[in-house]
Amino acid sequence: MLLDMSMSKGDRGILAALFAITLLTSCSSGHSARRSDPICDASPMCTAATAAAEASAADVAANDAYEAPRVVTQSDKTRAKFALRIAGVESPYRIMSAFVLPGQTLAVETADADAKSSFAANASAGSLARTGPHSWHWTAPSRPGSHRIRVTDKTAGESVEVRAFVLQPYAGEDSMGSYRIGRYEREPLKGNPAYLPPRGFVQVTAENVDAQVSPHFKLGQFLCKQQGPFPKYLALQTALLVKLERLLEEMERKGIKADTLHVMSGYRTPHYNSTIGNETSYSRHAYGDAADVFVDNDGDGNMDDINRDGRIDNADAKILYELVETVLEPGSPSHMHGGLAVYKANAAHGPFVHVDTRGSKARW
Ligand SMILES: [Ca+2]
Ligand SMILES: [Ca+2]
Ligand SMILES: [Zn+2]
Repeated sequence: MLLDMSMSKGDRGILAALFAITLLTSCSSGHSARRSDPICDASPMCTAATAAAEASAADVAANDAYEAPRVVTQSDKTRAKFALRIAGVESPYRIMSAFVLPGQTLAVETADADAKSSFAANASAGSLARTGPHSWHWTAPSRPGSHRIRVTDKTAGESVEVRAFVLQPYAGEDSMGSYRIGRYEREPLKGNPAYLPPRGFVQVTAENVDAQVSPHFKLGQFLCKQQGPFPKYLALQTALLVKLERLLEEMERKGIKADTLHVMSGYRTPHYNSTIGNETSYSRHAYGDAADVFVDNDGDGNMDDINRDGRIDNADAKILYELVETVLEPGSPSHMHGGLAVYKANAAHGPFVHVDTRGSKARW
């Protein structure tokens, strides 16, 4: 709903909570509950109710007479009161992942933090050096694995966790152990460094396959569909996780609730990509910043009827497409930009959207 963004700022909590209660009540009584009305935000009734709610909430807040119970929205649970910039990628979430080579240094700093707050950070391994009041350099251990970096706003008493995956280095081999990778294109597409082969992969095992990589996604959701025993390997990028989390927030604002998205295809090895008929390895899926997704709350492996018109078709995928467009506010950093496309249902799959963070806009 409209106030998720303002609530996440944390400084207008009570006002926003009052606003939320009134807004929810208005939408529910006005024309049924949020779930059954995906376009609640756009309706004139709700807009009028919003204005009225805002005015009455302001009055109550000014009188300081009543403290409303706080409405917990998904964004409250997933967003922290401060954002982190992790290797240049800004994440407002309580948990986010970073991917680094052994011994590589990762820059972590707070973004949009309250200037009066004082911060502390610690890491479960590797070495952490403070580079400023709001910034740190974490140097990864020399061996692959996963570790936790925790940044705490001591003033607000709130922490954000970075899951730091130390990658298994990759130098173009056809396989990692028994796991077939295949061959990356030697020359990046049009000289664009986003198409250089990955320099390392996350090793995925039975132990970490269900590890949370962001509030609504687990590591294993991004694994290639290629068969084979553990360990498996994948490439994944922080910006993709941030973009998918933003999509879930935009969905919630439109009344489409979901605990996660079904990732039909995340990472694809060049080997797998060729077996499904793709002639080049320049697919963004091979670089870990693409996902083919749909909403599947009923768990049947197909897109849900999210616009509730009784059909599952392109129109449902188009809703996700439009919401991904709204994720990119003017001035969004280039690493949030990327490809976006609706794919029609065919014999093999239902409708879905492809989302990637290649760094420049692409539509097809
Ligand atoms: Ca479904
Ligand atoms: Ca539909
Ligand atoms: Zn795709």
